[in-house]
Amino acid sequence: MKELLAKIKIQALEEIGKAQNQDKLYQTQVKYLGRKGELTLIMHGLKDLSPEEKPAAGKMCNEIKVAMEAAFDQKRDQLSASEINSKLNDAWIDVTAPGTPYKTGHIHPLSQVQQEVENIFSAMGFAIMDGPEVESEYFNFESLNVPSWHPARDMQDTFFVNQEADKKHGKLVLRTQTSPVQIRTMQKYGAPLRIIVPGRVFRNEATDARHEHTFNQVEGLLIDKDISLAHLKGVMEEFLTRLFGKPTKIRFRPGYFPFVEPGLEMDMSCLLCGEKGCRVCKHTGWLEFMGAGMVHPNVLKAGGIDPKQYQGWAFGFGLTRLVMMRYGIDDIRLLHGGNLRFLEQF
Ligand code: FA5
Repeated sequence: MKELLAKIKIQALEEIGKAQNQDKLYQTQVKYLGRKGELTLIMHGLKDLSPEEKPAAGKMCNEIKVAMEAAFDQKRDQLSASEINSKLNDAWIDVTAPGTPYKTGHIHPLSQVQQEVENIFSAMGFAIMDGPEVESEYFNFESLNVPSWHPARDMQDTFFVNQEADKKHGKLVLRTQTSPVQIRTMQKYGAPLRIIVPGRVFRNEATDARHEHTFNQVEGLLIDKDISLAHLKGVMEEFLTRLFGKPTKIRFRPGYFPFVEPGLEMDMSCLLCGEKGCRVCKHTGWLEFMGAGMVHPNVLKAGGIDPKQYQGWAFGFGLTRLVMMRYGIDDIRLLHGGNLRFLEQF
């Protein structure tokens, strides 16, 4: 019995040592310690031994069982550690490889230039104002000295919303210009005033390289005592010179807008050719820039300001066209086209 047990022990420990994986190890465990395992069967047979043999054989069986179990545990831990290692080796990571860069967005060129415009005017003491894009006919036209019968209503093709604003203010429209914010601000804050209004406007127009149905304007309004067009000239020359980073000249021509009197168009010197004449300025040395003029007394009255005490000027330019000039973009439709290959250049 003693030799048999010693032999089983040596054999079992050898097989445990040789097991290559958990499956083999499990099979070896079943072979010796399972319900019908070799050691288990011997232990079941102990009851048939003589009383003299029984204690020593029982003790030896227990010692061998404990030794085998310890060997199984140790081998199991060893195998699982090496399995983890080999898995890690298969999933090898090169920590020195360059990472995949995240795509971050950036500010749209229209917003970039709008921020610059706001900064320059803020530095000159102008407040930045905002107003509704869905406007009433009253604020978009009537209060700006354009009654419903006035032919000037046809100057801006309007998108109408099929709903009344209220009895007093007429139908709702998508605002065709940022000028209604002039009236809203006068009514709210009174005189004196110094504001600019950057914002989106809408016109029912066929689109081409220079026209969009949705574009951005910047309105300007200055109301105070003893204000003249000389102030407008000074402010605009300073603004354009700061924006383009080189001395820029302006000139006035007569123009017509019902909400200003006198009305004028303002041109800026062509920065591409330095006034020598090129294709962009149609060989004149000047570029059309904006409409402007002295605020009409009827507009001041609609804003609740006494035209005998205060006067001022207003202007409105296309921010979209300014962006095109700034970056040499020759088709306005690219700006809202959503083409990332185009936008990522700015
Ligand atoms: C006006 O909208 C007046 N409210 C400007 C004004 C304000 C005059 C205050 C006097 C006092 P006008 O319709 O010309 O004016 O438009 C102003 C600018 O918007 C134009 O010079 C042009 O740069 C731009 N613009 C007009 N229509 C379009 C269009 N369809 N697409 C892109 N830009 C446009």
